[in-house]
Amino acid sequence: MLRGALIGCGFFAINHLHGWRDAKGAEIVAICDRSADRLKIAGDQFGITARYQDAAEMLAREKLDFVDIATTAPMHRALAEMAAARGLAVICQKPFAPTLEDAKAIVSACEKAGVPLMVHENFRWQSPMQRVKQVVSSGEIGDVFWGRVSFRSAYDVFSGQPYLAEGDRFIVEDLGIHALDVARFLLGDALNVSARIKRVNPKIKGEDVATMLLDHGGGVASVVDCSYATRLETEAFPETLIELDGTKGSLRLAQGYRLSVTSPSGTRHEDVSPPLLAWASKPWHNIQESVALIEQHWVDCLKSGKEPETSGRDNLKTFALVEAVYQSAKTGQTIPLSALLG
Ligand code: NAD
Ligand code: 89V
Repeated sequence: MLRGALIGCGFFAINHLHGWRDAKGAEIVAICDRSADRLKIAGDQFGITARYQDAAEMLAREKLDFVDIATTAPMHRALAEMAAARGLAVICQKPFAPTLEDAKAIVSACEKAGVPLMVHENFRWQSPMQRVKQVVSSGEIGDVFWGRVSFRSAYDVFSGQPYLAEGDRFIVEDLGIHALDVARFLLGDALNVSARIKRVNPKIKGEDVATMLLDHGGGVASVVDCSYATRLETEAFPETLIELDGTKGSLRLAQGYRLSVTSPSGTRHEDVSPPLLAWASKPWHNIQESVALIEQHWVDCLKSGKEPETSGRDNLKTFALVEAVYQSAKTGQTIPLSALLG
C-alpha cells in the first residue's frame, strides 16, 4: 500500500480525501494544514490522527511514498521542492504555480531528484470527457479539424473559494486552464494562441470572461471560451460543453451531459451523465468523480512506473497556454507557444 500525505486541507482537499479513501493501492496516512481548524475538520472526518501544522516536520517524521499538495498556487513550489528533496513523488494541484518560471523550476527539481510529478489537472478525467475522447479515437467522426470547448455560467464560485475574487488574474488562470487542457487532450498541443478577456462583475479584481483561439497546427483550430458572467435559462455549472467537427461527421456534448454523434450512418445520442459517487453531491459530482479517477491513475502510474498523463512536463504546455492567453489579451498579438516553452 502506497503511503501518502496531504498538504492543505481546505475547500477542495475534502474531495481529495474522499477520492483517496476510494483509491485502490494507496492511503493518506498524514495530513498538514497551517490552520488548526482545517486540520481538525479534515482529520476528524477521515479518522486521520497524524496531523501537522508544519509540512517540513511532517515530511521529516512520517514514512511516505508521495505527497499530495492541495494548497493554493503560491505555496506549490516551496512544498514540491521540499518533497522532491526528500525523494518523494509529488502531486500538485492546478494552477501549477503562480508563474511559468516557478512551474518549470518544480519540473526541474522533480526531474533532478528522479521523482514522479503529476499536476492534479482533473477535467480531462471527467467521464463525459473520456467518452468524447473515445469517440474521437474510434475514428467515427473522421479527422477532427475544428473544436470548441466552452464553460459558461453565473455560478457563485466565490462563496466556496473567496480568494478567486481577489487576484489580478481570475478565470483563465483558475477555470480556463481546465478548458485549455481539455482542448489539448482532444485536439493536440497548441502552437499559437490569441485571446480577449474582460471583467464584467465589478465586485471582483480579475477577468471573468475569456475567448481564446488556439491553432493546433495543420489548419486545425479550436475556440476555448469561458465565463462566470453568463446567466442562462438553466445554470450549467460545472459542465464543460464540447463541439467537434470531423471529416466524416461531428460531435456535440450539450448541457445535461447529452452527447450526439453524427457520422455517415446517421446521428445517435448518448446520456454521458457522470455517476453520483456515494460521497459526492450535485452539481459538483462531475468534478468529484474526476478527482477519484485522477488519483487512481496516479496510484496505477506509481506502481507501473508509467508517466502520468498530466505529468509536470505535460502540464507546462497547458500552463504556458494560460500565460500566452494573458500576453495575447494584453498586446492584441498572437502568441507562439514556442516563445514560452523554449
Ligand atoms: P483553500 O484556501 O480552501 O485551501 C488551501 C488550504 O491550504 C488552506 O486550508 C490553507 O490553510 C492551507 N495551506 C496554505 N499554505 C500551507 C502550507 N504552507 N502548509 C500547510 N497548509 C497550507 O483553497 P482550495 O479552494 O481548496 O484550493 C486549493 C487548490 O486547489 C488551488 O490551487 C485551487 O486552484 C485548486 N482547486 C482545484 C479544483 C479542481 O477541480 N482541480 C477545484 C477547486 C480548487
Ligand atoms: O478548478 C477550480 O479551481 C475551481 C472550479 C472547478 C470551480 O473552477 O475553481
